[in-house]
Amino acid sequence: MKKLVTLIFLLTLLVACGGPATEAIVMDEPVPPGAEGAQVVELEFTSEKIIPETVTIPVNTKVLFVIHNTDQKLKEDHNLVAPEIGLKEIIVRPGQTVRRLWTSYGTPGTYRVGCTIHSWIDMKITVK
Ligand SMILES: [Cu+2]
Repeated sequence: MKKLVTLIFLLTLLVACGGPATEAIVMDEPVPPGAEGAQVVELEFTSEKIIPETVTIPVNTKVLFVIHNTDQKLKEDHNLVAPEIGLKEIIVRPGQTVRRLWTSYGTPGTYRVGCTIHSWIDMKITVK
């Protein structure tokens, strides 16, 4: 009986979470295809900030973000989001390093790039 209850509980959990994850989390993502010639921008999430605080990128430039989550205090996911410059959410799990491509575009200016999970954690990207 106890096993059945456990089984039902696990099945409920599975359904509630939308089934098994389709993608396993890669803790140290490889360089994605198409990264040749990209400007490498290395960022680090801590529990207080993103290092470095500012990065300057020419407009229409392919960028390879290498983002580390070294936060030892909160030990939570962080994300990098900047809708104004077409940077869709990049989630970085605790201890994870992600490598993602993005091409800068739009109006030159300085934009806030931040974590939507922790409002105090951000940086600025200047597109020029
Ligand atoms: Cu965060």
